[in-house]
Amino acid sequence: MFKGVLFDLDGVITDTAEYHYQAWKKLGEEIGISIDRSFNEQLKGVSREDSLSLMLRYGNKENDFTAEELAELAQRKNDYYLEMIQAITPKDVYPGILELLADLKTAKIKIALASASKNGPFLLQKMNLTSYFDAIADPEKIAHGKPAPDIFLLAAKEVGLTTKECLGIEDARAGIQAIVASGAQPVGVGQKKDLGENIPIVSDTTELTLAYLKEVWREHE
Ligand code: UVW
Repeated sequence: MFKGVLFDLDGVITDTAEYHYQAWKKLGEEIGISIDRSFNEQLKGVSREDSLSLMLRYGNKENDFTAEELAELAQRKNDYYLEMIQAITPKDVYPGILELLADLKTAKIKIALASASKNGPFLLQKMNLTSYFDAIADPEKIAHGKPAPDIFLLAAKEVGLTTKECLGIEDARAGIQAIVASGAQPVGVGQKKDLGENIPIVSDTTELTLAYLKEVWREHE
């Protein structure tokens, strides 16, 4: 049996993926880059700084800003995002997630957050979920963001496990790649066309039950 579950946050626990998109879109409009949802798939799960680089490259503006201006742009996007997430409450937790967290706790399976977001601890607090988490991997402590495995390796370590003993849950392609590279067993939330054909995928978080995760693990063993 698996001993830990490593959770992404944005798009898995709540709908903040949408707010990230809206905040990047707003910033993009201000600097003359128009992004759409299809491009946004590339930003999902990716750190703030890496997302900014990807957006500037997409708009052919990667050489237009000084380091200081880049820091200001990243800050501005985060300010827009922070404004949007102030109103988040426990009602915003995706269906099925609270039940899953409670069942994992009862089964004494470790729970860790493996999000690239520096806003993770704030969001867990807003949703009253902090007490379910045995660890929150700090994205400031890792050398490489998703798709590199670092954040999942750190999350497993923080709960005293190896990634081989864990499942990882993700809604983004970069996140799935990171889980696979870390050695944990991936579970995707979303669609095969975005996440890949050969991993277990649920289309909805209500399908993320402890029984389902056990079934995924049995097939993986
Ligand atoms: C991400 O966008 C992943 O991170 P942050 O919330 O830190 O900007």
